[in-house]
Amino acid sequence: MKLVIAVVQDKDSNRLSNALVSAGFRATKLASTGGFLKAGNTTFMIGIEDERVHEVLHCIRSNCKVRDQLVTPVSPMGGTTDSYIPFPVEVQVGGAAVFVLPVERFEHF
Ligand code: 2BA
Repeated sequence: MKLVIAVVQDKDSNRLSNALVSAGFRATKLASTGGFLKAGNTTFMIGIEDERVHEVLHCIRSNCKVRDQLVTPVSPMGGTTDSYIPFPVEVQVGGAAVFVLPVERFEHF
C-alpha cells in the first residue's frame, strides 16, 4: 500500500475531490498553507493499493492546472536591503506537488 500526498491549489480541490470519489478512491482533504506564497492550498491524503497508484496520479494530473501567480517578495533575494524596492515576480504554481510514500501498516477499525 502507498500513501499519496498531493498539495493542490484551492481552485482545483473540489474538482479533484469529486473525481477521486467517482473513481472509487478514498481521500482526506486538509486545509494547508504554502510556505512560499503564504496562501491557502489543499493537501489530499489518499491511501491506495500499489497497483492503483498510477490511476490516482493520472486523476490528479488531469484535474489540477498550472497557473501563474504574482508574488511580492518581502525581502531582497540577495544583496543589501538599502535600495530594496519590492517588485512583484511571477511564479508558476501547480498543478500539484505529489509525494508517494510506502505504508508499513494500515488498519481500519
Ligand atoms: P508555496 O510554498 O506557497 O509555493 C508556491 C509556488 O511558489 C511554488 O509552486 C513555486 O512555483 C514557487 N516557489 C516556492 N518556493 C520557492 C522558492 N524558494 N523560490 C522561488 N519560487 C518558489 P509549486 O512548486 O507548484 O508548489 C505549490 C505548493 O506545493 C507550495 O506552495 C507548497 O505548499 C507545496 N510544495 C511544493 N513543493 C513542496 C515540497 N518539496 N515540500 C512540501 N510542500 C511543497
